[in-house]
Amino acid sequence: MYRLIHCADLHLDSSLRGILPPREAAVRRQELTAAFLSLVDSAVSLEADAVLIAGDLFDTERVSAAAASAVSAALRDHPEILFFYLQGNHDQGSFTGSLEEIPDNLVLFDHSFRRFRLAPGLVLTGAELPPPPGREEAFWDSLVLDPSDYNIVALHGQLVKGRTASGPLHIPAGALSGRGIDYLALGHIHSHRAGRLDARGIWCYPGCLEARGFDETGRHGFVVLDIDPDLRKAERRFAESGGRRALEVSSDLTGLTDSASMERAIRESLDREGARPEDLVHVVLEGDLPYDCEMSPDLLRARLSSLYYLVRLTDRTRFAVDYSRSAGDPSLRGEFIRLVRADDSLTEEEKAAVIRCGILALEGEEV
Ligand SMILES: [Mn+2]
Repeated sequence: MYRLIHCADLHLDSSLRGILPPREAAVRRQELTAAFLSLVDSAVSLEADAVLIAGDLFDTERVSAAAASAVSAALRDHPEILFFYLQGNHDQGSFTGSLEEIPDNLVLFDHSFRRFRLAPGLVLTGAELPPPPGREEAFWDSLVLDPSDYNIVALHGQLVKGRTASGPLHIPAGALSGRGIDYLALGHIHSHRAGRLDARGIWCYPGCLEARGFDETGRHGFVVLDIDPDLRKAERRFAESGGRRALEVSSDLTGLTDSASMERAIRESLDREGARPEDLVHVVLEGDLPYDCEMSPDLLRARLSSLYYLVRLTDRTRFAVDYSRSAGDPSLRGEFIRLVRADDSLTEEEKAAVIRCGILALEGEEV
């Protein structure tokens, strides 16, 4: 049995500018490097034979000395594990160029297919995508595999239907089917996905190792592949990384009248989705609220921020007016509501917003 860990899109040293506030970005940057070191720890405890990094290990051309030396030290500390590193579209030359010496157990790829026999009956072949003019049929045809082997093929790009690539990072599935691939180890897509390539093989994106910001929701981690070359079979499982997760949770606040009950509803929604205190949570508030409810997104945001690492709140609630409640109200309030209701130049939503503002002002509340 040969055990291979397949990861991709770690994007170490990502600036995270525009993704997280500056302070959290600086922390998260270190956490991403730490996540790679944890992956190496996992490889050790799982007694993996090899780790395949299918592109975008680093995010930019400029790699920090701290991250580069942490990564290369982790590799050097484990000469018993082979690290196969295929560069993606973000990290061309950035990491390897920063190293004084390539660790002995770091295996690199280039623009033509390189082939490594990992064990009897088990072959890993991979290439970094050459620029589009060099990626015609001849490039794919240069991928020659022995169907009697268990064949892993590593590439970084977007798997697309058909036989030709129209985009610079496209990998045409049609050009790869029927070639004897058992496991197409991909990188580039940041969420974990897998599917069938042809009658024989499957393709798999492990997704990024951990979420960088709010957008990278879902489970993140790496793939563990246990290969039995004699039977030409493999077992695949997804190992979730232990770090922070990003969640987007919508919460329906319809009919609720005060912040306390809204907070309760939001926390129930978050609990249902398994949000943990260390997570990045994006809460989307939805539903129709009574126009005169006591609702403060800032208060809700402050409350949630004390419970979770980082909170983003999107308020999509709308105010609704139950006109029957004020039909016979002779007060200024009732008169105001009837006046706004009769204004044909306003939409129903605008009427509700105007009524809410007006009533809050009448009651001396901050608007
Ligand atoms: Mn990429």
